Amino acid sequence: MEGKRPGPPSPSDYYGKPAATGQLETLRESDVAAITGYLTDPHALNVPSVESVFFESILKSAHLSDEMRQLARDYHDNGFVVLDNIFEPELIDSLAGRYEWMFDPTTTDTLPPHAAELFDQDPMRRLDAWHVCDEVHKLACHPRILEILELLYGRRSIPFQTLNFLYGTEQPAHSDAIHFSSIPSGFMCGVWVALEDSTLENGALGYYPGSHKLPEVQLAQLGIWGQQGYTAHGGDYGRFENYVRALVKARGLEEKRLEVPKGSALIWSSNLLHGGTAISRPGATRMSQVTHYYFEGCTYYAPILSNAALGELRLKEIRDLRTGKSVPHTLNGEALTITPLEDGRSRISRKGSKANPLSRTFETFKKRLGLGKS
Ligand SMILES: O=C(O)CCC(=O)C(=O)O
Ligand SMILES: [Fe+2]
Repeated sequence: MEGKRPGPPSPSDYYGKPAATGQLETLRESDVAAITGYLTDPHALNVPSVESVFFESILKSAHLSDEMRQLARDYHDNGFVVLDNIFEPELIDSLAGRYEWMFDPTTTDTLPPHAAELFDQDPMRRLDAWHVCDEVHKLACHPRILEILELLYGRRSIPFQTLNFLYGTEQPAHSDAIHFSSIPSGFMCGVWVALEDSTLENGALGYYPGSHKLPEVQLAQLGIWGQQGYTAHGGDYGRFENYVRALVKARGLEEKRLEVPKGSALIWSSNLLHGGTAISRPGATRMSQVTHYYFEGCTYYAPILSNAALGELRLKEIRDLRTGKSVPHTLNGEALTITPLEDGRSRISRKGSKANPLSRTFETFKKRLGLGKS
């Protein structure tokens, strides 16, 4: 009798079982317990909780309200969440009421020199108006936003920069990770807040759901070597924008537009592609505030001004808006030696500290996320 002839090999013969996607339903309790056990190790994978490959077990064991649980899942899947009813309406109205003052060209004459210099950098937007406007500061440090960010990322959040826009930016699609990155990577996000209704006419924010899951591009891969004469348009930056345009086409990414009433907010992940869509009603304003946040225990740098592949970093000296204090660069809490290079870049090296690199704050988050030993 003829023996059974082997059929054609299936792909799993070559590659093993396909990688599990880790759906919540398929994780067994014992697996979750083993994974959370691993996550109590101070050296366990250091990435934002919501972008972790262990997201499903973190979510399963976390002590979260149903609402927060859904929010974390949406952020994980899409790279953004839209929030309403977060801010007090009076705060939004009061901040919108400061715009006439903020965008009056004579205002800068009345400001302290450091604030005037920031204001004058770009007439289309006011950089770091928090120095001189309480409402900007209040929005950036709003306790509800800080709480949500900390639960999503698993570290204390650091509001470090504000931008106030009178008009839509019509900015081509980009990820903010090219401007602000961290070591470990991913610990950065933006919060956009509508100070008046955002519509298809006044240049709504455009964004590409799920694009945060694409690999974070290394600028050396695009032949961008952080040249001195960097400008936000053309040159090296144009090369990055061309890459994004091609990427959007290659992946068939679909742009969504943020049509929301005033007071709504969008939180987006550092690698989510976004930009400003066209203003179709000439002269229409779109008052909005963007706050950028880092997270505790990282090294903070600007990739577009760095040669990251060569270890030459343009470090960002950041100040935590909530305390007014500057934030040291660390590697998961471990102190660093910073050696300045020419041209404003630096090389960092470890001091070889034996101390537990995780601060008490991280321990608190782990407990809150059900990962502590308590
Ligand atoms: O508000 C916009 O249109 C885009 C703003 C933006 O990309 C940013 O602040 O990161
Ligand atoms: Fe951006």
